[in-house]
Amino acid sequence: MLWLDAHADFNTQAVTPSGNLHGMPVACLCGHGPDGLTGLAGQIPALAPDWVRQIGIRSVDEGEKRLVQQVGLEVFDMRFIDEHGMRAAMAQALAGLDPDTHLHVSFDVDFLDPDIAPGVATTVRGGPTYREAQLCMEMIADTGRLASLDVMELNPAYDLRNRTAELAVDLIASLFGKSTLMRQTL
Ligand SMILES: [Mn+2]
Repeated sequence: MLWLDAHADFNTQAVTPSGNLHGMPVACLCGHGPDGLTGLAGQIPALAPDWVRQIGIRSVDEGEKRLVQQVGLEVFDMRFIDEHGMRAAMAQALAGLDPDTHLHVSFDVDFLDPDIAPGVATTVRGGPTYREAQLCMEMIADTGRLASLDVMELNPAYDLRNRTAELAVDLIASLFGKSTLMRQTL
């Protein structure tokens, strides 16, 4: 599972400062949280933490940080992307996919920089640019392993003339393999 988000969403009811359930889904998937949520998949954990890669993270709460560290979640945060570039981050995040891999992408629109994507409730400065986001989506498409997608947090009430929604559609088209040129994939 590739988790594209400004937030790690790895809070639990024990450490959350806000009480927001929408800050807890990755922790629940990895088996941390109330039984009613961690058991939804019929097995706990639903996902082993080493099946998860997070991209674009730049807002993590204190207790959440410790938990992320404890389970050894692989996080390509904005510091990593600044230092090594989106290409290196995605190459590393996508390494080791085999023909049997079901790749799920969770695309929280607040992953994107709020300058280009203002239509979300929880904006965090310093996210990927338009080009970085396109490259991210294209590199996922190139793997040929994308099997499912969820899109989160887009909120028309905060959007400006629908630009965030249109951007999301544009990026999802790239994720589904739309490209500028015919390209040989190796
Ligand atoms: Mn988020």
